[in-house]
Amino acid sequence: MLYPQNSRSRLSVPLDGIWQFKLLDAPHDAGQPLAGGCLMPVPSSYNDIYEGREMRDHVAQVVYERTFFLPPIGGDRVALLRFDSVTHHGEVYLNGMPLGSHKGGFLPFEFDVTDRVDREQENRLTVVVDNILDHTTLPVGTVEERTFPAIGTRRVNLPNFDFFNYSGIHRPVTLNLLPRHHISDITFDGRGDGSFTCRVECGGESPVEVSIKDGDRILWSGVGREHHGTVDSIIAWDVDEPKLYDLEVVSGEDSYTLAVGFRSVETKRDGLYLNGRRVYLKGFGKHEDSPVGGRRLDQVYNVKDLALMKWMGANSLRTCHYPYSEQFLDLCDRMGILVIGETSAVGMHTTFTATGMKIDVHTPTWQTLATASHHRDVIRDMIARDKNHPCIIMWSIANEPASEEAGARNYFEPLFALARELDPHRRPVTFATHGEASWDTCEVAPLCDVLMLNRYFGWYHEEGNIEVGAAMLRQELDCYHETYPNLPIMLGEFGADAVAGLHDSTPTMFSEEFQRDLIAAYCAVLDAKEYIFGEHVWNFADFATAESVKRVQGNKKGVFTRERKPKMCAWYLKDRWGRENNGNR
Ligand code: GCB
Repeated sequence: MLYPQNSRSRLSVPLDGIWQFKLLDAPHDAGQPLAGGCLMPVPSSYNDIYEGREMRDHVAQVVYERTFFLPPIGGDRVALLRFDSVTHHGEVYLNGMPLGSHKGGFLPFEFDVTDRVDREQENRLTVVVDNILDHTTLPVGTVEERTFPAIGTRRVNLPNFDFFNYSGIHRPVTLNLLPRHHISDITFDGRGDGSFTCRVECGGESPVEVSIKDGDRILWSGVGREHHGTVDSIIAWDVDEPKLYDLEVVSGEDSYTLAVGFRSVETKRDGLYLNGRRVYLKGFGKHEDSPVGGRRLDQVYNVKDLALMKWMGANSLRTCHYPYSEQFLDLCDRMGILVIGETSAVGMHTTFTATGMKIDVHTPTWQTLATASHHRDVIRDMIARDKNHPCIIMWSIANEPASEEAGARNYFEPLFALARELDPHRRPVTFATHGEASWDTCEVAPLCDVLMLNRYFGWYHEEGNIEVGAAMLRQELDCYHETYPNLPIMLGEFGADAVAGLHDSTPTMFSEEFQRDLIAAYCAVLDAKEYIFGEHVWNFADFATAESVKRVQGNKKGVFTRERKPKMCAWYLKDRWGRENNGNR
């Protein structure tokens, strides 16, 4: 699905702004204009906008509504209504009539409203959003009936993951007017040597003209829907010089320009290669998370975060634990940051919860979850959306599933195959393993192109003991390497909570010194291992989570605070990553 753009043939009308909003405790009748409620900014999470638990902790449906006029432009056009993300389930109505629904909170969907939109009168757009997560959704949650003394039975929804279940219309909504016969998709795969393949999907019979341009200079052009070619003397896209070219496609009345890069990604026994050069990943696991707006698209935070990463000498990140906005990936393309694109498959275990919340019923994960078909949809839609981004170097198809439980391999094997089949560049496919899945128990590791381990020795295991934690890490890595000598390994997560401003001369847990020392001890272990190809610290910044005794107003493993102020370990990492030759061992 191509991102909307304005061009000489296309008009993209933003429907962002202030919408009418209401929490629902009964099914909504979209036949009537929404009465009552309050004003809500779009895009935004609704949770932190008004005070009180009713809004912050609301579990179930809410409704958003606004009106719009169809812009008076002529021609034979289709009107597509696009939602970049509605978290987690959206049901859309136009003038009281249902348009359809979408499951999954982090990927776009659209409806053709050409024959539904009123051309003369104001149109009423209604979106019913549901944030319930259960054993069929990604992320996974648990819905339970619980009885509380003197209160009675309540339905509770426990997130099975360690980030706040921010909800609402999180990314832009647009009305897009395109020529009836339009370019509907482009698949471009440019390699570091200048060779490329390009496929265009387009309505109508008009010839499809494709050109690759650098500014005004045409470097290559051809006519047709399928192309294989080579552009001489290109500059390969890289972290230090993220060179982009314009791929211009013209067909009949329509035209679309896509920013593309040429770069090759491959893995070998000793690591990850970008354009034939070994690259060591230095960076972070992140979240889309900022004060007030929650998980909304926030380009101020996005640019700031990438600028901070560049300032530190980081070169990469993982989109934990869901596909990030397209605008964010565009920034990574333009600023030269390597991205591991992750699906929203997080919380895939039924025997424990990420924040230590109680689960009453323990059943084997792979006999309990019913996520497989949705997981396939998420992989398909994520790769369809993100395949053209040069910044994406790898796919992570899940975070910390119960890969040590019987049935994990059967569940994941078709999903790995699907990701490989769909990606035109055949980027490496992996997933993040948790500490319970070790070299001798993990059923999914053999399916991976590279291994990505999340480890918290010295924090969740052997709490407070950095020396033992580092020793445990060393052993775990060596055992994994002996078991899988052909698969390079990276640490996908490691770190410790530090409450900014908490200090100690003998570093103890939660102090800034402890966080720095634990990270430094892990780095020393990594430096001694040739087969390690990357280190992603958890987390870039402090972020909101569900409440639990383990969380002091959120997860404090950020190297930066939630307001993006550096903690002590930021200076350690800046020094480490900024050093000449570090990271290109
Ligand atoms: C993990 C999870 C991440 C958590 C982190 C933590 O393993 O992947 O979502 O936030 O640990 O801090 O506990």
